[in-house]
Amino acid sequence: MSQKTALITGITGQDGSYLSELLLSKGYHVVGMLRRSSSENFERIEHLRGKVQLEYGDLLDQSSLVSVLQKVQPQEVYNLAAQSFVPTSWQQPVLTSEFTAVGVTRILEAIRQVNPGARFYQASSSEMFGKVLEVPQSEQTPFYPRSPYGVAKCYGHYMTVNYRESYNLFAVSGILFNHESPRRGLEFVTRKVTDGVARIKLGLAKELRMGNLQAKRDWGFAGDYVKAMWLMLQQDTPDDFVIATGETHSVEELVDIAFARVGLDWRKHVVTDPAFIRPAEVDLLIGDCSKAKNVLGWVPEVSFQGLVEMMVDADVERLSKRSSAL
Ligand code: NAP
Ligand code: G4F
Repeated sequence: MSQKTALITGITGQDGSYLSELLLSKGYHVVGMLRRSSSENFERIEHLRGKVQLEYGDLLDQSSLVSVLQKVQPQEVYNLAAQSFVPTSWQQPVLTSEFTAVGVTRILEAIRQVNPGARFYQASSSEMFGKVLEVPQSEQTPFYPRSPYGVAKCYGHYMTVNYRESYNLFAVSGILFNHESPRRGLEFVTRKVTDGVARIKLGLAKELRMGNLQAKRDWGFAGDYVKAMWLMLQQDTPDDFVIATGETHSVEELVDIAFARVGLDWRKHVVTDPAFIRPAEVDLLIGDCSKAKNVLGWVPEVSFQGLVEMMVDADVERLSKRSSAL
């Protein structure tokens, strides 16, 4: 069989880097779309240089999407690009909507015009469940988004379903719950905690300023979750799936495990700071991924404790190397 080509928007992000590795291991020709920046932002894909093709394009620019699709002619398109940090979506609601909501229509429209045979994956989010109407949340649970980001993701989700039903595109929406890794952005709570713990352990900081410690999330490992994205595009018929671990933990539990990993008591270092409290909170997320287990044969492999410890260890190692190089 001839080599398949996959186009990944958001290749410089956490999921883009893990998905690239997965697709390369399966023999794909991987093309990553990235936006122009005055300085390179290739940290997460540095090790993949020379193995992936990079093309400039921006979710804000329709013609750039059409050009990339015409040039690359992918069989699979993974739309991972987005403004993905929830607090920023209150500060920049219009820009978040342009990227995270309308950007989905731009790419779907480009696919419809240029290569309607391509299979399309949309990175939807458990943030769409927001103020949850059901516990646990499944594909049948109604949405109640609590942030401009969550609202934008609902738009992208429904646009994906609409293009599937209107134009018969193979377009699927993966409703992924929080997934983390040592490559997670430093502003997200898991990485903020593991980086903070490493700094305190190494004497580079004394305290960690946090927001709501009672919020609960269903956290998994990003390396597991990109496998589900790929599986969704290998099915006979396009469909939407919840991807989650089925466990929920509070931010306080996260903090406790992370500090304990380096032999510290979090109560001596964590300070609650109202600056990190959100205008509207998502209090509890826990996913029911039975459909993914039954249809895709997907199961998460990394436990919550294993994930937090992996991230703490990686941050301690990274910061130790940096300190010893000074
Ligand atoms: P991430 O690390 O924040 O990566 C986002 C990517 O989008 C980056 O490569 C970024 O490029 C790119 N991007 C942003 N605006 C763009 C634009 N206008 N044009 C082109 N590229 C643009 O996010 P992630 O954690 O990998 O998540 C991947 C996707 O899954 C996102 O859509 C996110 O909303 C969604 N999601 C994530 C989770 C999770 O827990 N991680 C859960 C559910 C859904 P730069 O490097 O140039 O900034
Ligand atoms: O790590 P977070 O910023 O992730 P959040 O808001 O759940 O969103 C992430 O997961 C979504 C999937 O559900 C993705 F769609 C989205 O792109 C992103 O990847 O915050 C998690 C929880 C929140 O309840 C927040 O209030 O942690 C709480 N929290 C407490 N203190 C904090 C902090 N969050 C951050 N970022 N920083 C804090 O100091």
